[in-house]
Amino acid sequence: FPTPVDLTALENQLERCFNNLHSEPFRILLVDDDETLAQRYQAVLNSAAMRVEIVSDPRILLERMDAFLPDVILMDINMPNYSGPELAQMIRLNDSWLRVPVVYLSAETDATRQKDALFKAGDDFITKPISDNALINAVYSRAQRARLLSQALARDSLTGLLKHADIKEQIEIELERACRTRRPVSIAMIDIDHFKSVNDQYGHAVGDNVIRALANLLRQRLRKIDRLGRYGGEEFVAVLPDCHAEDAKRILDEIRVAFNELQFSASNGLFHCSFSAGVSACQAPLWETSGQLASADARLYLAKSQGRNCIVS
Ligand code: GH3
Ligand code: MG
Ligand code: MG
Ligand code: MG
Repeated sequence: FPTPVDLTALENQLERCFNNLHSEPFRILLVDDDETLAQRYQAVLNSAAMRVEIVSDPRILLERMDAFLPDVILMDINMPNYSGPELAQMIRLNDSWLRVPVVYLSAETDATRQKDALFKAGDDFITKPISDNALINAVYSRAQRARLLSQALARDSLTGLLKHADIKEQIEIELERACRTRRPVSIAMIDIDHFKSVNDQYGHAVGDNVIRALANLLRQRLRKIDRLGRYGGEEFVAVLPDCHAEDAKRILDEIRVAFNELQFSASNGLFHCSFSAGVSACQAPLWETSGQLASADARLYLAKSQGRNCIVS
């Protein structure tokens, strides 16, 4: 039977997701040969807290894209020397820009020519003239969706958590911040116990369910400011800012109990799983940020040797 939706957990997840989404203003690249008009649109979008860069010479378009990293490209159709659809095709040749929508912003109302432009390349059409509010809404919503998509693509596909390199970067960032503000920060290294035998006994697909379940549990139980990544196959790293070792240990222990209570089902039986974790913290009076991850890892190893299904800090 489907399990009922936990609305609070869902809201927390959405809030976390949308907070990150809006932490930086949306970046809009506006390609138009008419600089006066482009500047007017720029002012309108600026008024809704979007950053706008104008490219009036298409020859420098790709260079600008690399520097500006737009969320959305607004493309004029008729420009001297170049056409919008040709530029859109050029953009589409580049894999790293696949996630960025190319939206025509054009006075072209002829349905056939709109169709030709869209079928050549490009994703969407906004017709001019357009009211300020309608322009803001049309661009903001597309930028929001594009950034959501690109963030999702950047995450680990099985769990939706940060990938190895990104969680490592977050560790650096949080340790630096903690050192500056003299606040504690805890790092937890989490590893599912005897996971190889889960795969062997119940199959790889069921193993994947276990990994996803632990990811969801961690995501639900940790705070919004905590950073969470899939460090490797069945290994996770959590960074808990403003959290002393004993608090981190207590939280992790609650999660450990909850995880151990989950029942998994496979075609050949029901089973339970456990994880072990090592927690290391830097906090006053001893400020030592280097080797934090290594020491969490060493404590994880200790937890394993102490019989697993436990947290060592
Ligand atoms: P320990 O309690 O000491 O951690 O034992 P373990 O069996 O969990 O440790 P080990 O590191 O030997 O095995 C981890 C296994 O996880 C091996 C690998 O096949 C499996 N694994 C890694 N990534 C994935 C994945 O994405 N999905 C599944 N189903 N299994 C994975
Ligand atoms: Mg024009
Ligand atoms: Mg492991
Ligand atoms: Mg393991």
